[in-house]
Amino acid sequence: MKANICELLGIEYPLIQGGMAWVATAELAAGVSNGGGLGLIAAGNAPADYVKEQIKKARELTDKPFGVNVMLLSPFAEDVIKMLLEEKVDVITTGAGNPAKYIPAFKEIGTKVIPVIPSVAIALKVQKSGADAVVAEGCEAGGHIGELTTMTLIPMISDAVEIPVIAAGGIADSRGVKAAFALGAQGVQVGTRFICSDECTVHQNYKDMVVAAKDRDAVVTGRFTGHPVRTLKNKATRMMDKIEKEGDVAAFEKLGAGALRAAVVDGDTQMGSVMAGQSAGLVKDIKPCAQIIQELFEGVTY
Ligand code: TUI
Repeated sequence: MKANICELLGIEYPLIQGGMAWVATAELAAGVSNGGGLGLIAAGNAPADYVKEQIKKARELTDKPFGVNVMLLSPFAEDVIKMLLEEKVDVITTGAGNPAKYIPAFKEIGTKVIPVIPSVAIALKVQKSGADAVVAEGCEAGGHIGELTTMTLIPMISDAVEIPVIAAGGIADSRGVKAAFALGAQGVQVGTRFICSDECTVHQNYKDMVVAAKDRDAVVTGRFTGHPVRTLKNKATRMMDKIEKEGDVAAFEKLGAGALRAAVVDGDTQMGSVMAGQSAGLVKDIKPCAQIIQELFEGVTY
């Protein structure tokens, strides 16, 4: 028997929010935590001071546990980790790398560490390093993705590790939650669905584009750079496809610089990077986090 996610994290529903850079602010984290899941603040590429302010704000908005997602490719990742050790947050999740070297220090202060991982090999590595659970993220997810689908990744990782497995990628309604449990997961991570919540502070244009998205609108660019990213199709992704054919990495990176901020803050949904998962095609409305969570778990036994 694997450990129970709700007991491990002190939450009501076995759900954690995706750590979406720029999107996952204190307001969204508090909204999800107040709704009974585990909300997360995304550190993304932000400096430690910004993340510290967000933690302070989230502590004012909720008295429930919440966490911070650390993007390990960030130039500020080391600073952010140092700050998190001082702030003693309840939980950290990590993305885009292996957090093994930081795990002992977090264990010492009781912070739970849950790496987001895309393969069995990395799941085994982080388990050995003392991770409390893993988020196994299929390539249906938004943002930076691995190769395997949620349908295949979850049962393979469930068989391979002793720690609890949280399924991510493509889950946006109660059918997805039920499927995740059927595949062997102990919990779910949901990102895209929460973009379209009342508490999410992204520009209205971003929310509207997710609501309008159809089945094939969440596309992958940048496979040739080794860092494929899933976003909603727009003018920028069409330009990126052209640049990819020409193999011009420098031009590709120039187009991507600052593009997530442009979409989230300025509402530039044509030249910005509108990161979202394939489940955008399932998202039809904008509502409070608590209601989204209740609907995700309607008729689910876990
Ligand atoms: O990290 C994510 N999603 C992200 S990060 C991000 S910001 C970014 N943008 C462009 C390029 C790179 C980052 C936007 N979305 N999801 C979790 C995730 N982690 N997916 C894949 C991985 C991963 C990859 C390699 C985890 C561990 C890993 O380990 C390699 C190693 O060091 O063994």
